[in-house]
Amino acid sequence: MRLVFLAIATLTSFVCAQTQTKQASKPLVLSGTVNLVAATNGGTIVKFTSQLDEESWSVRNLIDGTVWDGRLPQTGTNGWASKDAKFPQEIVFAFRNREIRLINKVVLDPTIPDPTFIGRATRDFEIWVTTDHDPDKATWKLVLIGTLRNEKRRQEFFFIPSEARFVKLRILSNHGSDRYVALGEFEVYEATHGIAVLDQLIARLEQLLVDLKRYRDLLAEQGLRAVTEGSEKGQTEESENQRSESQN
Ligand SMILES: [Ca+2]
Repeated sequence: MRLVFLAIATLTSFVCAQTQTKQASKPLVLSGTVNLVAATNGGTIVKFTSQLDEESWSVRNLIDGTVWDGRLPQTGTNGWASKDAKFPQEIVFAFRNREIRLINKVVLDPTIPDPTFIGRATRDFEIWVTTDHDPDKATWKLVLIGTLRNEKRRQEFFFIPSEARFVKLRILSNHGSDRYVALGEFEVYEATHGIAVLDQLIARLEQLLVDLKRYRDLLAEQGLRAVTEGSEKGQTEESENQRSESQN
C-alpha cells in the first residue's frame, strides 16, 4: 500500500506542478542536481571577452561554487567583472572532458560585494549552445533569453532540453553602471529523463489498477457467495414452507 500512496502522491505532485506551470507559463521540466560547469565537477571556462583583473574579479570566480557573503566572518569570492561596461560580454563554458550533455536549466547568482543600487550586476543575457568541437568555428544555437532581477540571490532559468558541448553566456546589459558588469556565479544543469520517470509512475499505477481490480473481484466474489448462500437458504425455506402447506 506504501507504493500505492507513493504513486498517488507522485501523480498529485506532477499534476500540481503542471497546474502551477500553466499559471506561471513555465514548462514542466525536471533537472539534475549536479552543477555541470562547477570547477569541482570538472567544469571549465574555455574563453571570455574580458575580466577586470586576475585576482579579485577573475572569470574563474563564476564557477568556484561560492558567492560573496559580507556577514562576519566574511566568506566567498567577489565574482567576475568585465573590464568595462561594453556589451555584449561573452563567456564560454565546457563540461568535464568537453562531453556533450543534455541541459535544460541555468542558474545565475548576481551576488557581488557591490550594493545593488550601483547597478553593476548582470541584467539581460542570452544562453547559446553548440555541440561542435571548436568553439571558435562553432554554429551556435540560442536556447534562452533571460533577465536577472537586481537582487542578491540565485535565479533559475529553464529552457527546452538542448544538447551542448559548450555553453555561451552572452551578457547584454547591467543595471545601469557605466563601470563594468559583474556576476557572482553561473551554473548549468542536466535535463533528467522525465519520460523515464513518467514510465515508472505509469507502471506503478498500472500495477495499482491490477491490484484494485483483483480486490474488487475478491469483494464481488465474497458478496456473490453471501448473496448466493442467502438466496439458496431462502429458496430452501420457501420450498419447505410450500411442502408443509401442501401437507396441510
Ligand atoms: Ca563565484
